[in-house]
Amino acid sequence: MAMVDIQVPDIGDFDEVTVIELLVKPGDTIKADQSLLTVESDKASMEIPSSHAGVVSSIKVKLGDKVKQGSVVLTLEVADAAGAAVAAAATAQASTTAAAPTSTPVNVPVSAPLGAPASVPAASGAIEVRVPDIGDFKDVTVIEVLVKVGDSIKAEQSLVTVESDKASMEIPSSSAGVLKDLKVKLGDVVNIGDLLAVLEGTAASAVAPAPAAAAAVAAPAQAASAPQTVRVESASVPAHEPTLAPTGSLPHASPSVRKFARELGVPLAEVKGAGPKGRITLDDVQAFTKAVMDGSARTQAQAAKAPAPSAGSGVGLDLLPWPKVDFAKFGAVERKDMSRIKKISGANLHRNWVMIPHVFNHDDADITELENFRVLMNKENEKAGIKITMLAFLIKASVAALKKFPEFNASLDGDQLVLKKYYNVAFAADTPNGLVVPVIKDADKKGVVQISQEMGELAKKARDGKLGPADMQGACFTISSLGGIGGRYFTPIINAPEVAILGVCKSQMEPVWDGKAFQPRLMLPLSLSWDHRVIDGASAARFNAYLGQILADFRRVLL
Ligand code: CAO
Repeated sequence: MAMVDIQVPDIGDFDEVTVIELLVKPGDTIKADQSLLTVESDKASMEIPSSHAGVVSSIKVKLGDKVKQGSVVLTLEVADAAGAAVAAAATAQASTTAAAPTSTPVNVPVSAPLGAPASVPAASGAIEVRVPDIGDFKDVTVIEVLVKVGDSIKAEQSLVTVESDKASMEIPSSSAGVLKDLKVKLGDVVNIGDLLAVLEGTAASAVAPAPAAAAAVAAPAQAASAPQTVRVESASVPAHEPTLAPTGSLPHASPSVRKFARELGVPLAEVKGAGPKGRITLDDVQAFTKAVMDGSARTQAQAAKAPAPSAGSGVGLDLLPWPKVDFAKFGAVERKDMSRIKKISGANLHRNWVMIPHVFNHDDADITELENFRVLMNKENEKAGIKITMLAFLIKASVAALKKFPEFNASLDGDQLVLKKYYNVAFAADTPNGLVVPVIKDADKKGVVQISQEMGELAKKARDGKLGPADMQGACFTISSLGGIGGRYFTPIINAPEVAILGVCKSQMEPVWDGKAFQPRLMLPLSLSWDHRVIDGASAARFNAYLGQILADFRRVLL
């Protein structure tokens, strides 16, 4: 008998992967090659098998843990001396040279999706995209085709998903271009070097792959920074609760579908797959979400928590089914897919609207002097190319109000209020693909110039679809400004788990009575939405009034 630590083998260029499923438990007798756990990145998921037979003594990781090469995942009691010796050697090898277990090629598939496939410039602007080095894996099956001829492909965009019995991975394109020819279809079996697609590159994209040359796998795809243009916040998006006990049956879905389901909080195990061999597709996840949202279906968790509602019982949402209308009967229609951002933000907004008892306060702030000051500052700093925005002042003023009214800088966690001692303020940004909410971190420690600059950078990143999850996390309070567009007041939806959001519309000159005469003053309409579970009406009115006082005279911030 000998104890052997089983470590994560060489997982290629991946820094860290997440444990998403435990397939064994202490006391289990396992065979060599038996899968122990499943790990996942955003581009690949794979099972890590045991290199030896034995009895699981203890498991060193839990669901959600991040692991990397060399991390010990479990301890195995190896039965015979010979096995122990081999196992010990294997462990030593894994820890010193980071080699993969000898028995199964777990190290191989993981690295495959990291490197975008080699792109070979062919005749005049045509770029051939081939299956990259997928190590010892042979004959992997194309289970998902993610693009179609005519699509404009971005560099790093996934083209197809391939699958073996131990891993599924997305194969990204290393070049941008227009897809001219797709050489594979669903069910095709491919191997390294097989031609996947032909792109017609733009001038810029045709140059890009040159250094990679035909044989080499191009620079690592930025798997971890794949476009993430919605706000994904662990607390604000209901995390998909991973299975707590080993089930040994991970829902059959590609990594991107699993990631999409996690972002929406969809329990994948409850989704019925309509793809080949019951594979769950993006459409299945969307249909499931729609059914839950329109009340025609419930998740198991919902069903377990709430008794089945009967009409008028006041339990659950108790809604009528969504009306089904044949619109084409009344005139011409066109169907358009909702953008990915809209789908995800829509689900979050719907939850927030339904679950938070919103109340709205409207007020006006006199920003005459502040606007004069802003215009003056911008004139003085014109040469330096610095533009101070009204929104930057609003962020700064909000920080002062959050400090004075700490329950606005809080989140609900069960019966407790979590009061935050930091001041991260998010702002809603309109992009061609939908609404995103980047965050100015530590706004209390920054001046309006720095905030204006950061806002400009984040707004540009948002429009270019380049915001990463970190850019959109950690907010305490959000401001949604329609000031550049127009309108008087509106009722923004609170961005859970925050408890309030400030809406701002277009300022305009108004006659304001000063006790003796009407004076022309620049008035800014403020709309505050707040969670009545946490905040009272009186506090909300005070918050708005204080905000108005600061905007009218910023010297109050110093008091
Ligand atoms: N009143 C009058 N004018 C205003 C104003 C206000 N409250 N706020 C901004 N403006 C002016 C600006 O001064 C600017 O004018 P100039 O070009 O002459 O200087 C112009 O309007 C355009 O401003 P902007 O909107 O581009 O810039 P911003 O800093 O105010 O906002 C951003 C940046 C990213 C917040 C904005 O572009 C945006 O996306 N807004 C939409 C947010 C949204 O969709 N919210 C709804 C969400 S639903 O909850």
